Amino acid sequence: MTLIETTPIAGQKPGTSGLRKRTAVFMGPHFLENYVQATFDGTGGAAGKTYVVGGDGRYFNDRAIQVILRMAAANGALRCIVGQGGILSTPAASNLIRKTGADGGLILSASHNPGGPDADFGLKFNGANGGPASESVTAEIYARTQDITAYHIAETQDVDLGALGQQRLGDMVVEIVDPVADYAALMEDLFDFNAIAALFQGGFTMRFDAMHAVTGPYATAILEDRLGAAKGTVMNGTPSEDFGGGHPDPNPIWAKDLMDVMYADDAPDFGAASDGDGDRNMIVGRGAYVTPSDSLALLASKAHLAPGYQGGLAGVARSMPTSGAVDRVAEALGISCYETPTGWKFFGTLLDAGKVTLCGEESAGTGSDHVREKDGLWAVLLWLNILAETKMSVADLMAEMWGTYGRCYYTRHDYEDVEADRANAMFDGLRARLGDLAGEVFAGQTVAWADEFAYDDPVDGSHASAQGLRVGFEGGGRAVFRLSGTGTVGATIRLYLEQLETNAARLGLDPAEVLAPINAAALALSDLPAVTGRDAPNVIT
Ligand code: G16
Repeated sequence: MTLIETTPIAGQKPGTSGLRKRTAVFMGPHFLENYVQATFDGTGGAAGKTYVVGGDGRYFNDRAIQVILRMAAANGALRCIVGQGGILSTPAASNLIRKTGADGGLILSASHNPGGPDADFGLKFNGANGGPASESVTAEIYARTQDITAYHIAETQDVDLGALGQQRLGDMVVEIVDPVADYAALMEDLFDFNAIAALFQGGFTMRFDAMHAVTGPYATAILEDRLGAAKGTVMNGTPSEDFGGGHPDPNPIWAKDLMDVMYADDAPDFGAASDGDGDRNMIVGRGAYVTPSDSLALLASKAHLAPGYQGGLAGVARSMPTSGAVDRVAEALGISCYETPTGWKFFGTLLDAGKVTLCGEESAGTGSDHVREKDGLWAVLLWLNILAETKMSVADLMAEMWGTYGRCYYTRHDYEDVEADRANAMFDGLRARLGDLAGEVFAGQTVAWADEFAYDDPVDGSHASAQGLRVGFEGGGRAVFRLSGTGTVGATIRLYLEQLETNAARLGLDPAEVLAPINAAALALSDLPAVTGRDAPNVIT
């Protein structure tokens, strides 16, 4: 065991979901080691503990795992459970932590961000409930990165990550496990696999885009091998270190191949995609893209059709920028709907306390109390279970939902890589004027209310401030401004636009057209183009 002297490295403050940096930064001298030691120290030390370790297979995943294992051993950990080949999807890691009773997990991923030597890498800590560390824990880890003086690391051979079974690393046991088996068993518990298999047998067709990322092996094992979907249902199913050079973010822009297939004349019945680490999902029917906010609402309204949720839902939760579609479903079901800040970690206390069963976010994340992460393949299987039970098409399910609850037209505009000073100036300027906006008219829209979102956790009482600037308009429109917490370069401004429509004659319109007036008002009242120097978003989803 060796004690290596080090000094604090700037820039190790965790963001929305762990620490994400350029890969080259993570590979820099002591960078990973400092952060891992701070993670152990900030969570009560590693001595005697059991951890789950795995990642999405991106470049540097395997080398980083070897470092983490040697450091866990040197810090006195008892046991590390590692996905074979260093692979674990984020939801599968969450499941393993819960199932094995581990003290926590180290998950290596920068999620939907591209991978490779010139792209991004990330590491986050999940606690014993299987969920992302809370704000107070990440604050403690960050504090330890700032006063670190040394780290412990064992000098040993590499662990053979490919060999299933137990190995020893000093006094620590390393157990290499099949990354798919436990997760697939959990899915089989929750869903009616016979009904879904019968659906496929009856000629139902599907395309699942794994985007060269971690869900390839999971989707192939579950959809094709167990449920009998035709070979080739899973596209881009072999994980690669740089996700085939792509951007593994399941949205209509980055999953364009899938969108093209789903909008062609001979489109399959159902399409879906997942992201780098398997926690996000995109749903698209034949010629019918479903926004993540609408997907959450649809799943909440029909979850009882799947065996795992037949008793109904305790409650639901959504992040603040997510549309109000699920609120309307919850109201009709007579259950609570919680509005949390962006970040899956904020759902953890509600799930642990049994207050909610389902939760989701506009950023393509949906999940339930089966794990403590959002879960891409789970969402796809719940959709399949609902399709099998209702025998309806995706488009018809959406039309039925909008007809019942109204339609929340929704879009998100991302202004990426904005100079941080300019982005902050825009937020500071708008924040200062929020109190005076009500009654003002911008581009023809009258402001009804405006505030800065803050959250008091109803379970543990913790407070989160400065979680986004919200402006509501007369007529049911809303604009939200928020700074991304997952980017690695400059600042990303997210502008979330929403308009509720209940007029039955106006439920099938083009979202871009419906939302254009809200966008114009949002740009006028924030002065975004002038302050940031940007006249158009980089990505519209
Ligand atoms: C992470 C969190 C999500 C959150 C998203 C927002 O997603 O896990 O809960 O909604 O970040 O990202 P941003 O702060 O950039 O808007 P992921 O899939 O990147 O882990």
